[in-house]
Amino acid sequence: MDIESLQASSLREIADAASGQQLEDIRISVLGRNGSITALLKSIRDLPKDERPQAGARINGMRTVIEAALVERREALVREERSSNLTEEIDITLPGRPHHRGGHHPVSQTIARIESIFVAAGYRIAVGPEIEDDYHNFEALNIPANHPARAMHDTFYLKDGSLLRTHTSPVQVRVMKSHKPPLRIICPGRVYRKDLDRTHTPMFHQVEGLVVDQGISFADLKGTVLGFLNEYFEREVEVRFRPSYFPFTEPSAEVDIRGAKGWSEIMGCGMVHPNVLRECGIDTEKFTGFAFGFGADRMTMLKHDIDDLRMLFENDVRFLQQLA
Ligand code: 2NM
Repeated sequence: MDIESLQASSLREIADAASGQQLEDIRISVLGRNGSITALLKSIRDLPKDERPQAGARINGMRTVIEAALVERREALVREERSSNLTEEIDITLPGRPHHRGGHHPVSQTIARIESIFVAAGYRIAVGPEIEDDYHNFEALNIPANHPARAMHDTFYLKDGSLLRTHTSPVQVRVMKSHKPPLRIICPGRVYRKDLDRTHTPMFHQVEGLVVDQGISFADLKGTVLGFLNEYFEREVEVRFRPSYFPFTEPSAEVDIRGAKGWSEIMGCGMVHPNVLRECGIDTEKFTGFAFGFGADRMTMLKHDIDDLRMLFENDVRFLQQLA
């Protein structure tokens, strides 16, 4: 067969090839070791000497043309296959599917607001482990073994004797032990008590505050608590301090706030017991301190007039959306 007709028929076959396999078969039969181009090159030997270079050049030129045609047809086949897979018709003028915007949980918002109020007043935020030991959760806080206050706490114990902290006070113990006064800190975090009823969940969120400095008095405590509550509730709140008892403070008080439905208990507080300060290495001749603590979940309920604690734990998106 002459070069021109071989090239023409090869190009036609390539154009008609319907699959990658057919193209490969064509490539082998034309360009392969036993292919027609190889045969043509071998036949150059039979030509007169002066015609050989020209014949070689034409055959090589044909090889180049066929190789290019193979590449082009292969790419075209890939494109055809891709577009034939796009059977779905997309109407790009349709409106998009709506996205729901996420938000922070109401209790997280409460904690963030409380933190910013205290940070603005010069406090630092401190955090610590939720799995604690008896020493930091009780012993160092003037709650020795068999102290009746331990029963109040309904502690979850782990097999190895460690426990889930019942309050964030152990964080304050750790800070007093590792830092010298003056100290101004708040400690937000999860705490755990074996408690479950209409107003209690086994895990809740606490925020505790601690100030230790020279000349700190109960008047500083009252002013701090009142100032904080005014900021948090965004109004001039009416409060009352009732005498109370905590092992780690003396004197101790509970704070009530007056709302639409009368007085509600909102936090506990007191002057840090000298036993606690001493245990944490603070000189009680030089320093005094106050501390306070409250539930962030309860704070959230009071702020938004939520009367069922379960609303904060069921994660019903319709409810959460209202406060997002
Ligand atoms: C409360 C009420 C009263 C308190 C005491 C301390 C510490 F570590 F300084 F001793 N931290 N938090 C405290 C005092 C917490 O929560 C109802």
